Amino acid sequence: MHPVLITGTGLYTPPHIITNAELVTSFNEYVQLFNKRHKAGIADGVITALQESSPEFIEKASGIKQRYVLEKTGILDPQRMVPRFIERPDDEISLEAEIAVAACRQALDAAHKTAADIDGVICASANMQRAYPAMAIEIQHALGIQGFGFDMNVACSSATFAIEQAVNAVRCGTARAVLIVNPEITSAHLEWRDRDCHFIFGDVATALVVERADLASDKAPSRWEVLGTNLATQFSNNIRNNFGFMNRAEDSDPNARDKTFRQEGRKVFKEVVPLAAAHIEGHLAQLGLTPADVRRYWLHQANLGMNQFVSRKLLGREATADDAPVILDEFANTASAGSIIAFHRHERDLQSGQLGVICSFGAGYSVGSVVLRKVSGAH
Ligand code: CO8
Repeated sequence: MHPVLITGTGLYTPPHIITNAELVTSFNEYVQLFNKRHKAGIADGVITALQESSPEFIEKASGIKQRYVLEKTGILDPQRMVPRFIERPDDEISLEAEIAVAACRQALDAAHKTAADIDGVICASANMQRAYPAMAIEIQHALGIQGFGFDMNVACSSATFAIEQAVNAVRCGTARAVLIVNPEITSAHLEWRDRDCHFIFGDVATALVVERADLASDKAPSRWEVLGTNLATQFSNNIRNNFGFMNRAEDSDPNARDKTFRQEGRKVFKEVVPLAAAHIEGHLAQLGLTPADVRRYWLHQANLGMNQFVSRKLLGREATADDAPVILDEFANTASAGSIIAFHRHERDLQSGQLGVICSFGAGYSVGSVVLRKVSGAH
């Protein structure tokens, strides 16, 4: 069994920002248009009038101030409320693979690795652009990597679940190094016309290199030993998206509300917080550790209040941004990529021997934790 390290990370940030104020201005215009168009139905009680959103509510309820998106004119057009992407021919790289490749190149550079050093690519994301061929194989091809590629989806926990698969492959010797990538084009499966969730998500892509410790480059500025991974799932309908290949056979409306992200946000908040805190505590105990031994928590970035609750349960006090860094104010919820962005942005300052935990939680329900110890100098 080989010791395993995470030796490089990458982050692709989309070119466009939508602030809460911009988002709400266009959403409220949509609400006014809708209510005007359905005036008679609303008066007759057949249609429910839509209510306006507010930047104050969004920031207070979630901690989100803005989000990055790949395309914003379509989202902000009150007549459209969905990004405007151009369909690409089969012989051109797909958009999801393109942003994934950008994040992968950064992770490879950080780890001082080339395509020849990698034996596998796992594309782990809450939504794949198409059914097949696997996104991972297209990404593998674009990067010139030999070996294997496969896709996997455990919604917001996709990245941590992929880390376990990569770590196991490297530990057992079936791969020298595995590249994990999390391209999240959440803007295309978010219902921008629903005020309960229109502010929640943003687009991004993250990547990680997981490799055998004895093959890792001393030049990689950050190397983290994976002490353990722990995954858990528990079925819930509280976060759900029914879009899928059965839709046309069922003669269902592909644009119906249930074919994009929807959730019972309050229930999710209440149920997932204790699940995540107990999961992390249990995982640390398995390794003979306690929450106080951990220098930093890189938590899933869905909601600021949620993260404050999880950290308070673990630490028995209010967590600082140094204990559990926050990136959702800038990026919003980026599904599987959130905890990896937090890790990417906030790990360099930690010292050799210090411990950290990456933890994701979300739809499924699903929770995944990865306990890491910083390594430095020659191995
Ligand atoms: N503006 C103004 N008022 C609003 C708005 C708004 N935009 N939205 C709701 N309100 C109103 C409500 O109608 C309600 O009014 P009333 O009291 O009269 O009924 C009041 O404000 C309070 O509403 P809520 O109870 O819903 O507000 P909360 O304080 O609970 O905040 C949140 C809502 C922010 C959604 C919160 O519940 C939350 O963050 N919950 C956890 C969510 C979470 O972590 N979800 C995980 C999802 S991510 C995941 O697993 C990946 C899925 C795959 C990715 C999909 C990408 C598209």
